[in-house]
Parts: sequence; structure tokens; C-alpha cells
Amino acid sequence: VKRVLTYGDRAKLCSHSVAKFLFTTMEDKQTNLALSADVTTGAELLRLADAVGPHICILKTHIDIISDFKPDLVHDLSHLAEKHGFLIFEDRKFADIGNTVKHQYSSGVYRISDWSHIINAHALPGPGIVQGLKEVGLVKDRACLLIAEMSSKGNLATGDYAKATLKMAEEHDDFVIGFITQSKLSNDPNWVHITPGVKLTRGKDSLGQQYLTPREVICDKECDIIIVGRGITEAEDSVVAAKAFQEAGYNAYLERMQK
Ligand code: 5FU
Repeated sequence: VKRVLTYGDRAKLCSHSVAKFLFTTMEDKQTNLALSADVTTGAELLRLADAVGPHICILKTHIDIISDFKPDLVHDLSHLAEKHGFLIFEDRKFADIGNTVKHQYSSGVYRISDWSHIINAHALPGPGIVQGLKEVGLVKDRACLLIAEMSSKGNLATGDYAKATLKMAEEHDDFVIGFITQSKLSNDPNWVHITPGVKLTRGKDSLGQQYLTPREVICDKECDIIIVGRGITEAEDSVVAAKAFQEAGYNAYLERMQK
């Protein structure tokens, strides 16, 4: 009998501590929701993280859109991550040669490796990008996602790109824990499949973003985590909206378990 593994089963299988924590959190908090907290001030970011924290497994940041960034912000955010039990994922989308991304990850204004549990990178430059990031992240017990498929219309990550990305991940499975993708790439339960471009109804924005529903992502495409930005940040009440996405995402997971 083919049985679909639960998040809890997969937590036990995983060897990377970040993936283990992530699956454990998803099982315990009953959530496969990642909040994309795309707000532009530190105060808004902290308010949102504190309010929505109980409903999410990951808080995704774009730290370079914060207009009043100060190092205190990531310190306070780390406290909220501990308080509510979520992981921080800086959606930096590294895309350069290994030597450059090492500096971008560890230094500069943001010092991302000091506070972000998870980062992501394009596979486009080749394996050197992962090697470079790994030289910084591995000793700090950080994890990386590779961008295999994008949600935006007309993106060039097509054909064998996702397959080649999977192969790159397999060669660095001590640091890469999964993918940003629109569909499941592998049946190996160690990989975390995370999907942006999610709203409660299908649709698009005026700049090429394309939305699927939580059910389509989790049940049909067999991904693990939904990333929701404006569906929550632009809602009248962000907590009410987060609860709705948490419920929709988790019910879709329970439905997939019955398949
Ligand atoms: F890799 C990707 C992708 O393929 N699509 C995305 O939308 C990342 N994103 C991010 O997810 C994007 O940068 C936003 O931060 C977020 C989606 O936000 P939305 O408001 O839910 O459209």
C-alpha cells in the first residue's frame, strides 16, 4: 500500500537540522503557510510578524525593500521567530559567481547569514554559486533553496532547467534542503517544495505574477508549502486572512494524505 508520508514522518527522515525543524513545526502548528512579508518599514514588518507568527512556519523577507533598515530590526525579528516558532527566509535570490555571493551573503549592510535561517539562489550560474554560499552558511547551520521554477509569466526557467536544478541540489544536499518551484520535482521526501504565487482564487497581477490556489499547489501539484504575500498583506485584516490561508493549505494537505 502506498502511503503518503506526513510532515512528521518527513521530519524524522531529514538529516538537515533546518529541514527537520521546518517539518516538525509544520506538524506541530498545523501550518504549511509561509508569509511573504513584503512591507517597506521595519515597524510594519515586526507588527506583521508578531500578529501572523502563530499561523506560519516561515516568514519570508525582502530585507532590501525596508526603507529604514537598522541592524536592530533583524535582532527583533529573530526574537519573534523564537517566540512564535517560525523560520526566517530572506528571499535574496542570489545569482552571481561563488566569490561574489559569499560576500553578498555574509557582509554588506544586511549580513544575511547572521539572521536568515534559509536563503535561496538561482541555479543559472552553475554549482559555484552553491559552493560559495555553502562556505558561509554550512558552519552556521543555514539552509538553501534552489529556484527551479518561477511563478511569473514568460519566465525562462523552462525545459530541462528544473531537472538540472534538481541535479545541482543532489550534489549539495548537506546545504540545499529544497526548491522554489511550481510543482513537485522529486519523490524523495527529504526535499521541501515551496511555492509562491498563491491566492484563494486563481488570477494574476498587472506585472506577470500568476496565482494558483492552496489546493492546486498542495493537493494537485504536490508541493509542501504555500508562500502568500499580498493575499495577506493587502487584506483588510491580515490575521483573518492568514488563518484562512493556513486552513486552506492544511486542509489541502489532509486531502492529499487521503489520495
Ligand atoms: F521565486 C519567486 C517566484 O517565482 N515568484 C514569486 O512571486 C518568488 N516570488 C516571491 O514571492 C516574490 O518576490 C514575492 O515576494 C512573493 C509573492 O508575493 P505575492 O504578493 O503573493 O504575489
